[in-house]
Amino acid sequence: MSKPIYILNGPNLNRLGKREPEIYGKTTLAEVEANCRAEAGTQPIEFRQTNSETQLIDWIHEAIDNGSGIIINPAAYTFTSIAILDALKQFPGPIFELHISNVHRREEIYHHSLVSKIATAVIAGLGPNGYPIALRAMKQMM
Ligand code: DHK
Repeated sequence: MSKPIYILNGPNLNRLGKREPEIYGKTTLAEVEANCRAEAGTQPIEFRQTNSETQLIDWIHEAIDNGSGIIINPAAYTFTSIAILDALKQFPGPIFELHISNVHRREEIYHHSLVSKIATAVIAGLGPNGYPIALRAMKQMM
């Protein structure tokens, strides 16, 4: 059995579908997860969301020992968390940084990702479809 790909989501993404739909769309996080599981096929995945920086770090530590890849949407922590960057630096496999919106077209506060310093790839602006696309790309990379 291959090790799971961890798909980790940060703060406010639990409100996807209701939160600023003009930016993030109307697809819910549960629907995104279902789309990822359909794309995953026999590849195991761990799909999780938290509003806690500490919990994200703990899940990254879990992936270091048990995961084959990480797809992470750290949301606002993308731009603020050196702790998440330090945790990701320990991960031996591919890391895809994912954003639903094109953060580079948004306000300045969304323009300087700390996670991009370690990410294998960055996907931004594809909407919720970015998740299964990122998963397909990571499967092909492995
Ligand atoms: C989601 C968030 O919550 C924002 O803080 C990011 C990201 C953008 C997204 O587009 O998925 O800046």
